[in-house]
Amino acid sequence: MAQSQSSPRSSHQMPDAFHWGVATSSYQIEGAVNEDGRGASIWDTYAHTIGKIKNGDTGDVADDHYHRYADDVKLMQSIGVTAYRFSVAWPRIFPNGTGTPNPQGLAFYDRLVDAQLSAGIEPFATLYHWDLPQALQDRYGGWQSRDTAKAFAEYAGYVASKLGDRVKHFFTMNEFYSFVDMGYQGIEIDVGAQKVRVELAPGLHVGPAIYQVRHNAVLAQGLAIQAIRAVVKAGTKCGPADNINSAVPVVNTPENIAAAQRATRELNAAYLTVMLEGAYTDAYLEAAGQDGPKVLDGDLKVIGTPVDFVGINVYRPSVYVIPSADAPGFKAIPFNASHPHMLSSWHLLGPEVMYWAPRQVRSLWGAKEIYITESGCGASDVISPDGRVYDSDRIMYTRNNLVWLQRATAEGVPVAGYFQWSFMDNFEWGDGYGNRFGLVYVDFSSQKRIPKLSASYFKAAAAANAPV
Ligand code: GBH
Repeated sequence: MAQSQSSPRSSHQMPDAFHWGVATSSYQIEGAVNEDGRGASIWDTYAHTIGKIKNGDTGDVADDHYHRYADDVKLMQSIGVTAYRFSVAWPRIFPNGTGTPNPQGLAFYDRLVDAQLSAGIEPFATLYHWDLPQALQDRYGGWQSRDTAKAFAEYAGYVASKLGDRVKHFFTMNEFYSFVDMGYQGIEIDVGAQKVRVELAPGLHVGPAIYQVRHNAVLAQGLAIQAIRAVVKAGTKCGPADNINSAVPVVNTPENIAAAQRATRELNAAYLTVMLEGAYTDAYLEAAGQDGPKVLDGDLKVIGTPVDFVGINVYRPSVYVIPSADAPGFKAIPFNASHPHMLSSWHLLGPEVMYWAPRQVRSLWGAKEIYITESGCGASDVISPDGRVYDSDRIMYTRNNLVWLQRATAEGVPVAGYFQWSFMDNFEWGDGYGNRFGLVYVDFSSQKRIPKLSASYFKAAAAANAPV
């Protein structure tokens, strides 16, 4: 980049060919839930269940992106985006989960990919961002069954065979913990003095069977990687996009750094660790006891199928840790009551996680290519009298993250791209439309898009290939 050579910030740049991306997911933006042969997903069912979503919101219309995708892609281009991570809605491709594919569903993603390519935007496709075909929930109990894992691999292979001539990066599944633990068990989070239960579709409470659901999900990812590889040309890459639990050393000495690394390995035992090591950790199996997953011959080999890259969603430090003489060799310290957070109460601030998370992915598992598949924050965005949206907190959050991410790349951690969550405000799951994460503001009554000040920030950073 010519501009960078004279820039005083040139030593703070991201590596060459770094992808400056934005991310979205199908159910959160597409709408058009009954069009062109789309089948129902568990999110249609869940969102239409009274009391599940704030204000009774649903994704029926969402951002109407299904009809507005061409303008949305142009808007991305205008804010300097060079890569777009979107997700494919499984029930558009296989309305019944399995069986005969629906050509009209695939045609939408054909158009979407072509629009990106003509705008000079590199497409990154996620195959599963939580919208499981309802038919598979009904037939198999969703991820409670290995049959869903097999169905996922068939679907993944089919999509890769159709889009793989143009899409060079496929993410299998987004955030295992979210769709498994929050979907099949629900979790409790601290909100001030009290705990609040949060869950995602299908909103089940399976008890100790959760270990098996987790196992089926990582099995699905391994089977999918194999299915994708079987149909794509050389050079097409695939891997997961997981919400890593990164333990951050609170004091940066070698002992603290080692303790944090041990903690990160254990905190991801159910997902990243087993996928990247092909084995459950001893501590995980011990904790599970009799409830542990039923592991069939060959499962761990499938689960450990090598991936081309590791995608990680990084929003906050999972915990801060210090060393401990007792097994497992680390101690998680509580967040001080005054620890600052972004708008969402779960969203504790700690931008240094953007350095530690990818560094740990490399040091623990030897990853050769890493993507930050999501990072971003909700904010109290409003249109000010001059018609603009001044999201100063989102810019502060993003800049600090990018500064720490650049430090990682400068030390040789192979991060090849960053995707802001999200391109535009959208259906924020249980929070409905009330929690805005976009670089672009959306007026959901008129579908008008207004780039926020953070979109200008993103554009400037992408142009400089550096945090600005
Ligand atoms: C992402 O998950 C999703 O991939 C995306 O679809 C969503 O719109 C976006 O975040 C914004 O929420 O265990 O205390 O962290 C973000 C990570 C993980 C955040 C689970 C909420 C639950 C509370 N999410 N977490 S906590």
